[in-house]
Amino acid sequence: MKTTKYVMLTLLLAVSQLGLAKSVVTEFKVEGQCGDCKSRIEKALDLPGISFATWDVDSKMITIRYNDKRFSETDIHSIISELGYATEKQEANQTAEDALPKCCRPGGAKHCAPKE
Ligand SMILES: [Cu+2]
Repeated sequence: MKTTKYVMLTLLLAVSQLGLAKSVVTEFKVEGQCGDCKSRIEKALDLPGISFATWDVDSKMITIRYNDKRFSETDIHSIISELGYATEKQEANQTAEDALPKCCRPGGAKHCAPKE
């Protein structure tokens, strides 16, 4: 009987530990240019532990909801930087930025194909 109680207590503790993982929503600026950037950024953030990530072409703001046990906000900035985009807190990875289509690099919007 004592063992059962102990097991129950351990389970209860484990569950409450899990409960500490918070879902955090944050918003910051990402220096993308166009719809291709949007799909590139959102696709890269389609990861377990991120429940949604939406980047707006006009405001350049990303809204992201993530589990803070799996990611820190810095991790998210790094993922985006590695794609070649600068964020409010991190420079773009230069090699990745150079590999982007002209349209998607900073100031490249004039090279974008006209919207239909
Ligand atoms: Cu683009």
